[in-house]
Amino acid sequence: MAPIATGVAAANRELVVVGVSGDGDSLSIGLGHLCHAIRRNVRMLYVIADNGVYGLTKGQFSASADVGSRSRRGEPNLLPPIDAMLLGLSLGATFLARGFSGDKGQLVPILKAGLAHGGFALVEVISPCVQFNDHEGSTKSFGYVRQHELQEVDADFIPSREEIRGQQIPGTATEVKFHDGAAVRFRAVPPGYDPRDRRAVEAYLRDHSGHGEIVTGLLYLDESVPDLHQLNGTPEEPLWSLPYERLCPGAAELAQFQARLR
Ligand SMILES: Cc1ncc(C[n+]2csc(CCOP(=O)(O)OP(=O)(O)O)c2C)c(N)n1
Ligand SMILES: [Mg+2]
Repeated sequence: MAPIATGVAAANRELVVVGVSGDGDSLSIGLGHLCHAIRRNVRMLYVIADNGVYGLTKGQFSASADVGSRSRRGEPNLLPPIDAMLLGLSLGATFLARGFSGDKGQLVPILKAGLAHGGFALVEVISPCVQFNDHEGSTKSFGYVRQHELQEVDADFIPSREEIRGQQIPGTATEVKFHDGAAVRFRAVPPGYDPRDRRAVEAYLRDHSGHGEIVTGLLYLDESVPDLHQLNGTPEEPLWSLPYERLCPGAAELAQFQARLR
C-alpha cells in the first residue's frame, strides 16, 4: 500500500490520502515501504490495524507479536516485536498515535488529527483478532462449524459475539477482557504528557513496553518538518491536469540534456 499511496500523494496535492494496512503488511512484508514513506513525510494518514498475526493467511505471527504470545496451535512466539511507534520515532516520523478498536472515544479524535496533519500520520490501532474465539469446545469454532455445516455456498465463517468496548481513562491502565478470558491492558497517556518532547516520548514508550500494557494516545507530534511536496518541489497542480507542453520538455531540451552526458 505505501508505495502506491506515496505515488498518489506525490502526483496530486488535492487528494486526501488514507491508507489502511495490517501489522504483517506494515511491519513484516512491507516494512521497507513503510520506513521510506515515513522518511519522505508523505502527506497521508496511514492506519495499521494491528492484531499481531497474519490473519488472512491463517494466523502466523507477525512482527508485532509479543514474546511468549501463543498461536492458535499453542506454539509460543520467540522473536521480539517491532514497536511501530518506536520504529516511527527512530525514523523521524512527525505524527505517531496508538488507539484501540474498541475505544472510539479516543480513536476518532486521533484519526481526525491525523487527517489534519500536514505530513505522514501513523496511527496504530490495536485490533484484536476475532479468532480469539476459535477454541476447543466452542460450537462456533471453525473446526466445529466445518464438521457440522452443510456446504451450500463457498463462504468462510466468523463467529458472532457481543461487541467488546472499553473506555480508557488518561494516566491509568484499563483492562479489556475477551470472550475466551484473554485480556489486554491499555494505558492512555497521562494528563500533561508532552507529545513534542521526543526524548521524553521515547523514554516513556520504552519504560512501558514489555510490561503487559499497551500505551495509547497521541504519542508524538512534530509539525516543523517539511513534507514530501516541500522536499521535492512537486507542482501545485495535480500531474494529470498539466498540459502536454509542460510535461514534455521537447526535442531541443532533450538534445541539450544528452550533450551534457557525453
Ligand atoms: C509481498 C507479499 N508477501 C506475502 C504475501 C501473502 N500474504 C497475504 S496477506 C498476508 C498477511 C497479512 O497480514 P496483516 O497485514 O497483519 O493483515 P491481517 O490479515 O492480519 O489483517 C500475507 C503474508 C503477499 N500478499 N505479498
Ligand atoms: Mg494482522
